[in-house]
Amino acid sequence: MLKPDRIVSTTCPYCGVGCNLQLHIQGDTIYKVTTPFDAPVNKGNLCVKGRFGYDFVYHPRRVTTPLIRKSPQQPGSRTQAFDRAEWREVSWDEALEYTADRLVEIYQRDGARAMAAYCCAKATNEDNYLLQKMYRALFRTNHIDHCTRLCHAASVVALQMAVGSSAMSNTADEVVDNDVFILTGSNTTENHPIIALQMKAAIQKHGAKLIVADPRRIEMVDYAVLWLAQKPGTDVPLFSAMAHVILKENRYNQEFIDARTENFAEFAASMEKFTPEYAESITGVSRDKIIEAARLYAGAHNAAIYWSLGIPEHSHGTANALSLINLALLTGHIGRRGNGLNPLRGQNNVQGASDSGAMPWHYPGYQSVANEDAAQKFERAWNIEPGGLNRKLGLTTTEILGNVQPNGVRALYIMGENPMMSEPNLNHTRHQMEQLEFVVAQDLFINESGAFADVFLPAASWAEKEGTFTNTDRRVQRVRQAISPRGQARADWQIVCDLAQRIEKRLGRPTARWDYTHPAQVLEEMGSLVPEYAGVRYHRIENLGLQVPVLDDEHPGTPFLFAESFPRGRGKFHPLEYVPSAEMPDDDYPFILTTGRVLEHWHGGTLTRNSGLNDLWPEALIEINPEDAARLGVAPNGPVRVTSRRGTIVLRARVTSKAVRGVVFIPFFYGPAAANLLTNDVVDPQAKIPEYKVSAVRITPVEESELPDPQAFQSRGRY
Ligand SMILES: Nc1nc2c(c(=O)[nH]1)N[C@H]1C(S)=C(S)[C@@H](COP(=O)(O)OP(=O)(O)OC[C@H]3O[C@@H](n4cnc5c(=O)[nH]c(N)nc54)[C@H](O)[C@@H]3O)O[C@H]1N2
Ligand SMILES: Nc1nc2c(c(=O)[nH]1)N[C@H]1C(S)=C(S)[C@@H](COP(=O)(O)OP(=O)(O)OC[C@H]3O[C@@H](n4cnc5c(=O)[nH]c(N)nc54)[C@H](O)[C@@H]3O)O[C@H]1N2
Ligand code: SF4
Ligand SMILES: [Mo]
Repeated sequence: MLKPDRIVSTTCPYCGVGCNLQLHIQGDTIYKVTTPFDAPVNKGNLCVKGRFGYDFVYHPRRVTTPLIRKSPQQPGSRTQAFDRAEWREVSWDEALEYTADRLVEIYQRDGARAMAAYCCAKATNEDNYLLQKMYRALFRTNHIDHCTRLCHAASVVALQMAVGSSAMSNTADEVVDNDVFILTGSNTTENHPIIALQMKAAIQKHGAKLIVADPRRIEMVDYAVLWLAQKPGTDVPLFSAMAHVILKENRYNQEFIDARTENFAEFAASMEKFTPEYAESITGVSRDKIIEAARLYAGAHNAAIYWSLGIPEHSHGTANALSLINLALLTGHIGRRGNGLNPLRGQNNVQGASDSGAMPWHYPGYQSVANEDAAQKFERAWNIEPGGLNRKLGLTTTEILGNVQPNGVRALYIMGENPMMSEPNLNHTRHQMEQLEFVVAQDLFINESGAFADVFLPAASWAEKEGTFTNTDRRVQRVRQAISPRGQARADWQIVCDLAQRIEKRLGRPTARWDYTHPAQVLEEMGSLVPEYAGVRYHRIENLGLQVPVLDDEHPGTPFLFAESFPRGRGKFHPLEYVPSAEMPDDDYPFILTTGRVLEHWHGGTLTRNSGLNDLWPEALIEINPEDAARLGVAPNGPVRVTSRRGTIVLRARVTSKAVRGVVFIPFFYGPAAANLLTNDVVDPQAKIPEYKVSAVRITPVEESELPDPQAFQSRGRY
């Protein structure tokens, strides 16, 4: 057995659960990960990614020197370069001088509208705070967003509309206090595995009753008293019919409604039409199950709702989330321990990146860029002349690429995202990427998007830097440097500060502070501007994290929200209508495709396909119901072609009753058969989130020879 030279305590870089990791180091190498039984989030448990998935740090494909593209790229004919021979290794000085020159040249020619940045929910709060500060303070643009737009954007918008705060209202392990809980649109055992363990404990040790509403027969169905298998895209009628039953049977909480909500009458009137019979005809869920679910939820003493992407990722995602919020307001299942509304956030630091201002409509702490007081506050803090900051709402992730055109966005800075795998309708995304005039990629690997870049800035991984992540239940936790950065890689916050000073010099505009020596100083600056983070300081989170809001140095943090009131005052009911998904199955495209994840892989696969985890799932499979497979002549593991109105891919079939008839599932980690070539880029009008969960496809069995080379990148056009 190896003996560690040292053990470094840090936070998992994968999902929003935020498990504690103890990295065992010998020399400068991580060789093992453990976790203590008293870790407050994960209590001795880890999933396969946290336990074994750290080896991407050492992968030979990792890029650890700054690179500049050898052949100059032009808008309209920009190409991808995956091969190192297409790049020139350069010094940091050359890479940053070149980047500053090109960015400033474009800014001085075209102004703020040409400049856009993608922040990174894998990077720290400090990294994200600084990138948004650089773009706002120096380029005077709000075109700053990150993957939250592709993720829970509709949950955030709906929660802001209804209660005025968008984070999870409970601590994840409060689930053991639930008598009843609803889980919908969350494949929890694969995507929030440690929260799934807590849910199983709530059921098996504490007698909680689980209602699962999910179109796939996910593992949690085995633990449920009721499984509502709605057709994808029909959540508004499903949950509104539950509200209808609660209203009709007088099971609502009048006292709570009177004391803490508004707009009840208008809402109640709009629920009239959602009879269980009507809902059954749209959702396919029997009226009896809907009535039973309504009675269980309304009748519980403590009940909470947990959801993930099956709710927001629709062209009516905001309405979906509102249909859940309406239920909590109607029954008063909110504002107490074990009662609440819980969007399970995905990336390790998506909550934190959002809190840090990596958003087009908000400064750090959700302070509107259009609010004069907020703008003046940030002008004073960042040493900017009055009126200098841009008051116009910026473009979202999806709009940034949509606006790549001569009078629109010209330069894109991508810090740790991969739109060429994660955006919908990749053939369109590719076209837009090709039109850019200048692209910066700051990442660990040249991913499908970085391959479009002019300059590549090698970032240090989470194990090589200091900082903080904020997990799904709002817990700000430490990330600690365990090993030295590989090669010349540098922490994101250091790269941004170095670059910002070079840009500032060119613009001749002295602004904000960029000379930090440690990220603790960055968090302190953020805390002075964001009341919820005012009391979060490094010395206070040495051992345990703190749950924001933490209002001052003495404040103990906030395990659950809304005990006294909602941030917007009263909770607001919203009347709802059923709007079908944008694309419904028809004779040409008879199947509904829904997309998502598997336990062993991460999103577009940049980290996990460069890890030993890849051996567990070396290629993506399409899940198809046995009856559908038999009808189409698809053999188990047989190759099929899947085609939508936007693209086509070939992959093997997994014939399984996890898939219900008529609905197929493809995970999106696999470049050679990228699911997002098929998906629909229609968005929810309020939240701008794409409809990843419903598109119509056709499936045909094909020959083995049509399968793509597993080593190919989708981006090389082998589809
Ligand atoms: N292993 C792993 N874990 C991850 C990630 C990863 O890439 N890999 N990513 C992280 C991120 S960023 C996120 S946001 C989370 C996402 O976590 P999840 O949302 O659990 O992830 P998905 O795989 O997209 O699963 C969506 C679920 O919604 C269901 N669904 C599909 N259509 C509908 C519908 O119309 N209505 C309802 N109610 N449900 C529907 C699907 O059957 C599925 O169970 O996972 C995080 N955790
Ligand atoms: N079809 C379909 N598409 C989807 C979804 C879906 O359900 N279905 N879900 C959507 C959702 S919820 C999300 S969150 C998005 C995710 O979309 P993305 O954020 O684009 O996906 P990731 O693969 O997580 O990209 C993270 C990148 O950050 C890099 N990285 C890791 N750590 C660091 C670091 O410390 N610094 C820097 N600079 N880089 C780092 C990784 O190498 C990787 O290239 O995908 C969306 N796309
Ligand atoms: S559950 Fe999430 S945070 Fe915990 S080990 Fe797995 S990936 Fe990491
Ligand atoms: Mo996400």
